[in-house]
Amino acid sequence: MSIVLHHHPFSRAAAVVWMLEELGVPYELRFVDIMQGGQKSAELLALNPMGKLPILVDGEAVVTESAAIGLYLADRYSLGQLAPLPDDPARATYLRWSLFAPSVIEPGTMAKAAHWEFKTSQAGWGDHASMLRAMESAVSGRAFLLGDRFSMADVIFGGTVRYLLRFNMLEAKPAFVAYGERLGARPALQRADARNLAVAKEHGLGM
Ligand SMILES: N[C@@H](CCC(=O)N[C@@H](CS)C(=O)NCC(=O)O)C(=O)O
Repeated sequence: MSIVLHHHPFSRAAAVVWMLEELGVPYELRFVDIMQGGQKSAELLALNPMGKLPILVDGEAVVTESAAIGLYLADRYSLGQLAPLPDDPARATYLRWSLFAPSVIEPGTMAKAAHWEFKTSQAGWGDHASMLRAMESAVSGRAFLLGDRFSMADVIFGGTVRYLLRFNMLEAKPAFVAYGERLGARPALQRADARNLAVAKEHGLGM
């Protein structure tokens, strides 16, 4: 088995398990005790100098940053299916929302929660109301970001939406709730949830 995911079930690595389950490729989970600082070990710092999870190792390839891991995996193992081909116009929408999650939604949500002061014209994530409008436009009137077609962008963007809804960090607008429920019905997400739960139980972690 060549794919190794350095993982903790209470980290963004949990969403990478969903990515891997969608692809149906074999993989191994290596538990990292983030509460004890395992992510700062010399071995893992050599893989990710940020000292953070997730870290995916696929043979000679090392990928960090959840969105990059999703894009890498889909290109590598599902090009033309979970990742639109480079000459498919759907690739534009696919990349757009995949990158919107870490570059706009994550900092935008943090900025609001922590009451950061900043000029919206200078911050790449802009203002919160515009962010919400953009997110709503992405998921309204269609099943998935690319229409009827599910893609890795839904794991990246949709995983963020589901996480924020779960922790009341995103207004539960009907479009977000319905989208989150459509994603929750996916067998791969249910398998991933079960696997993450099993790891949590194995390590005595409450979920
Ligand atoms: N931008 C990174 C964020 C990674 C991140 O913040 N990981 C957290 C867990 S979700 C972590 O490892 N925290 C432990 C630490 O910073 O020491 C990504 O999307 O993968």
